[in-house]
Amino acid sequence: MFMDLSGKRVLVIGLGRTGVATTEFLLEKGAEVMIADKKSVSELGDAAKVLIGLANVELGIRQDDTSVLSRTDMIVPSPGVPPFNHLLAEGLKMGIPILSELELASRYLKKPAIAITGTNGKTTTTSLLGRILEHCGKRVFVGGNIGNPLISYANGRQEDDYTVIEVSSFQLQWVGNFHPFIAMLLNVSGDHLDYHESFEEYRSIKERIFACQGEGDLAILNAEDPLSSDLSKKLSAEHISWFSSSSKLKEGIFIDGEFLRYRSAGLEEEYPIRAIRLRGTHNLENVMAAVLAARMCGCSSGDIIDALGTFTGIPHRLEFVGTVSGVEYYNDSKGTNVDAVYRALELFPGPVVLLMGGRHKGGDFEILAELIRERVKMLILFGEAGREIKSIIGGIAETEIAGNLKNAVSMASDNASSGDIVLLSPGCSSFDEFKNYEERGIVFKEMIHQMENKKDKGIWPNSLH
Ligand code: UMA
Repeated sequence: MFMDLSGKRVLVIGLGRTGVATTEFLLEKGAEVMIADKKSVSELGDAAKVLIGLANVELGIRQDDTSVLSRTDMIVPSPGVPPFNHLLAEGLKMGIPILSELELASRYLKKPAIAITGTNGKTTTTSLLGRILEHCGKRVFVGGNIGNPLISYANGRQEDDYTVIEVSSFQLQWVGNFHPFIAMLLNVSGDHLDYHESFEEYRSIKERIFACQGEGDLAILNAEDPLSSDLSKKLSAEHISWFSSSSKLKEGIFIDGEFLRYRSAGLEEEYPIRAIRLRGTHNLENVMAAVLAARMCGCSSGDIIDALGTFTGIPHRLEFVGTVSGVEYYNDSKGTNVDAVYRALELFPGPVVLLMGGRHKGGDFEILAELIRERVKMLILFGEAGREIKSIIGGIAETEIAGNLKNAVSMASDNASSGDIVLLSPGCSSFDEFKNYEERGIVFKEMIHQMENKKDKGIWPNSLH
């Protein structure tokens, strides 16, 4: 459903990765673009520099000045711009159409879209599904919240067979016609509660991924999600497929001893778990969801099993970094919510030195209490949320406040002994100290590699400080 954007005055809020790509797209379609970012034009650096002086671009619109709205035909907010952003909220009140970049891009997609959402596991599942489809000889674009905005792809030649899109609740906030032919909701737990009004709102926004499905479409649901049975009754997709980590399903895919067992209309297939190179039950859930989607796209079980054997995970997600003096270091910087920390801790029986902190997004740290008691030797808290986390779960294991990530790593290396695991699984966003979780993970890995090098040169252990 293309839109005539020629001559339209579009207000883009936020000039990060999405804002830049959206602006390029809109200019290409002949729109006039007005850009409002809470940062000044000089703070925006290169993102703004390339736009200065371009015809049809107006930079430097303030987010506390709503006068721009009287000349705005449409608003495209970046995902990180919350609905209570003044300009956005006023625009909504005035009835100006608001479209997320996902919605706008999807109107220009020429190939079938597969959309993946969930609180955790969506990047792994998106990457894995991309890998499987490619292995089965399909041409695939993998994008969205994973890092490359869909709108850049929609602006190009679109020569692939499928578009596999990781979708966040932020991107689903402003959709209306987004219609993936396969959509999946992996799981839902408390996250982004500093952005959405409540858990219920967060969940209902995630469910929008299914809203426009119909004949011929497939919805993939997690049978262990307590609300998925009710959700399934509301869905309009022609097919619903289930995956389960703990129930034996008559139809769908589930864990059955050494295998993932797939059942569909009398057909039965086995996927050996030993062929899968990802750890943890939560990852088997991601694999099962990807298998259901891949079967719908016509991949054979043999090709899928081969592809599974080639996939070892994604950076910053339970990523093994190295061993220093018998201590293993793991980078789970992508673990930005409490449930992710829970899943990470489940994998390590202990003793674990756990590094948590950053900017708190809401979420119930108390769910970690039992695992911390069982497995954590020392809890090191850093960043803006350090003291708050300490007040909730601080007394359970020995707890230290480290200020920033660098101090936290120094403290961990001082206190860990051979055989321990040092795990960075922050349970918070990175924005108090870093540009994003990737930068945080890179800094963490660099520090570990420095320790490895210094140890090789015989100047360890007192040299990190
Ligand atoms: N800004 C404002 N006003 C505000 C908030 C932000 O002007 O009220 C400005 C900032 O000053 C900045 C720009 O908006 O200049 C940043 O926009 P953004 O936060 O939407 O970030 P992008 O660079 O556009 O990246 C976004 C996603 N970021 C978020 O959702 C926070 C990226 O997901 C995504 O990869 C990218 O689009 C491409 O699709 C990251 C993420 O953390 C990985 N996602 C969350 C998650 O996975 O949990 C949802």
